[in-house]
Amino acid sequence: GHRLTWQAYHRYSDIEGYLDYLAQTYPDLCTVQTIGSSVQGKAIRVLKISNGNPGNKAIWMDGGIHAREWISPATVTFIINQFVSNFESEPAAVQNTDWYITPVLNPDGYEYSHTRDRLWRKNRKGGGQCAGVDLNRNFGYRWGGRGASKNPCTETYGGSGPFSEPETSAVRNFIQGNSAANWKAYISFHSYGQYVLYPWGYDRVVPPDYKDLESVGRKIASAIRSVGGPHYTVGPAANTLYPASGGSDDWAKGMAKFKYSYTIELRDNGRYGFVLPAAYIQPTATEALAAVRVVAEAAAAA
Ligand code: 0X9
Ligand code: ZN
Repeated sequence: GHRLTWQAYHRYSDIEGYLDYLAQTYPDLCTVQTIGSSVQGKAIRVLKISNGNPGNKAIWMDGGIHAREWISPATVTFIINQFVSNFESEPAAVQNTDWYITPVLNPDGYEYSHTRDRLWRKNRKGGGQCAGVDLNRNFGYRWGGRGASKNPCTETYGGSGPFSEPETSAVRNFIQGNSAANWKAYISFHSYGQYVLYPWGYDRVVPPDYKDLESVGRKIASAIRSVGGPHYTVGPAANTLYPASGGSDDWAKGMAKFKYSYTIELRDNGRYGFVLPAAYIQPTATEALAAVRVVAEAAAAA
């Protein structure tokens, strides 16, 4: 294992090597596990960061659901690095959380976006012209509704059924199988557009406790501003962006019963879009770190 820089985007094997390095270097704080395999057989890895306190709440965080959104894995690894290498300086809510973090949920797509097609979005199920399932249409809450396609040749193909893909079913199996964890918050990092989105995404409706989600969402956006970040728009996903069913956020809230569930669309606002220069990793990840600390605070109180 080895360290990473946050001055360049890294390949999947380097990110895996970094997780192994952390588990070796900080064995009292970090453990790595493989929760499944991608379509092409790559290991899907989760890093657990925990001080072992029995009263801890649990937070799930993922990146790289969409292959081309490279700022997402870079941000997630930056947050990991901050938590682990500066653990004692983190707020109590961060220290007293069991963190389960997968930086790249779609490793096949991520590698494909490095080697073949920079703007690839989906996983690599199948082949030819119509390869790939949109993993953020494949989660099993209101699967197959608005904003998801039945046509494999489209960018928003939801797959043959809910959780048809090994990448999404690995998340479901891990979370549902880990009932000892006191799950409170689920955060998915995507790009781009600078949004803090909460359920529902499947349609223009909101959950009964949407006021709690909105109020923590606003705290996230203001924490981002106070570390010098840009404006992030807060709101329910379908109303704020567009209706899209089968997202990880909706499943987390609707079926896995996480109180707080957010999709954070990182920078930028469209100037570079998915092809955000690496010089923006550090500022973007710094504001995302502020966001995650707010969620930890909310989870601690939930
Ligand atoms: O469309 C998506 O999956 C997300 N936007 S992206 O540009 N990163 O592809 C937004 C997902 C919001 N959540 C739901 N619709 N459930
Ligand atoms: Zn995305």
